[in-house]
Amino acid sequence: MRLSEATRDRLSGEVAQAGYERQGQARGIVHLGIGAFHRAHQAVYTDDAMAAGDRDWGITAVSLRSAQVHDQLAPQDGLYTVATRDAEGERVRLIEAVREVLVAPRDPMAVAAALAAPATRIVTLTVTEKGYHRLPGGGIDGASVEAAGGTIYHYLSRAVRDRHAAGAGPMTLVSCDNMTDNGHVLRDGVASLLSSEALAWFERDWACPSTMVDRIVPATAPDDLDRLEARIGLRDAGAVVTEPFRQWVIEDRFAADRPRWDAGGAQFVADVRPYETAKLRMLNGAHSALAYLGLGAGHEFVHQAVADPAVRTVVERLMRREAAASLDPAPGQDLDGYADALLARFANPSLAHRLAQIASDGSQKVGPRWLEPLTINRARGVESPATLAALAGWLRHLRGQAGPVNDPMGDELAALWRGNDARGMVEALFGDDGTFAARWHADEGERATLAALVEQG
Ligand code: CS2
Repeated sequence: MRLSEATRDRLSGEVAQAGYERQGQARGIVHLGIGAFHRAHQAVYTDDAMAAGDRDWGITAVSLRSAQVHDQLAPQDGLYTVATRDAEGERVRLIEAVREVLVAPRDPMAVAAALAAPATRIVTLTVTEKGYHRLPGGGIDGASVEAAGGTIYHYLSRAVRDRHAAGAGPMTLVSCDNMTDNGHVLRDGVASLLSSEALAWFERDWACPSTMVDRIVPATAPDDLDRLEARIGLRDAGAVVTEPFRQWVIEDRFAADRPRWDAGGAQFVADVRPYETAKLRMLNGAHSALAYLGLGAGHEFVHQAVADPAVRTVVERLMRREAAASLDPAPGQDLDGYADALLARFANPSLAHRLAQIASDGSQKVGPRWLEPLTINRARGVESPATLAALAGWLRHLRGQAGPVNDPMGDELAALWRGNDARGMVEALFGDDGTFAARWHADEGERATLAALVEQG
């Protein structure tokens, strides 16, 4: 029997339930890009806020591409469970914050209506890096936005125009994707599709705070669903499995009111940058290194790669010596302690986090994770052999050495590999006029080292 409002009282007593009054609450949030991450992160914080007595922050969630999450959650009235697992065991909790799932390509007018509704004050986004249509060197790729149609920028710029015309209030747009200054990226992209009065209003009254989001959420596997069904007593097609840890640091700049996300432990701060860059370069930077070096060494999961001494040595150096040296920590920010905590999280044996999942979309990820710190460290006189080794792992991955390549630039990068040896590939990407040179323009010594590392692997 499937989980839903009608069946929820049959859930096993082990499942934690906030039990706040759900039906009478207005929907204050539209979320763009509902995947496992949103269900295990922002939706949980919103559930915490409403469990603490905050009201009217129900979520209308939007899938920008497929109907998969809609088909999981619609028959369940938006209800699903989050299972947190580590070596000590598993806890399961019911999440009630998501009220409806819209499929944008099927029902674009419903998405526009939700974004224009006066009760909506906040839009959160988890659309992954590629959902922002950025050029490899940074900046919005206007041609790609136009060609794609139906992007976040189309929906959000329309929302600005609709709300301007209707006299509805301004909103706060909260990017929750892994990019440096994610709020600015989003603001620039939305502004690029606006003009005249709507643009002036957007720039004056709307807010696009930057945020750092963190929780490791592997794609849910079919046997997770079977196991959970046996445990909780109902079939939950929308369940997510994650780690106990979660963190959300949000720049405290809102256009109107905001949910009490701090009831769930979110931090509202004046400047997220020290947290955002530390997380991108240390956690995500290590993750990508584990992915390419781990896949190259024949591993399947993060916990296996981090237990391999040859991979771990590189990843520890990358985090503790190289990523850390590129940062400007806030007072009291303990980067070595952060690295210890990250290694313990990566070692979580009960998560089954696939390296292939992290290895996808490398062209969108290497900039903030590795290329920006490489540029900073060169200026600071810090050598970065571990970061270069990781980058070499990515280039080998792109040559198809460790399984299929899943990347929006995959064809382009594979074509480059067909026409070049390692040295030529390094030139094409990071040399003069290289595709990624605006993020990291390698000097002569770095190019030679990187090419040699690619050949050695
Ligand atoms: C991972 C992230 O897939 C990836 O690229 O590095 O999804 C990572 O698990 C999260 O950012 C953790 O907060």
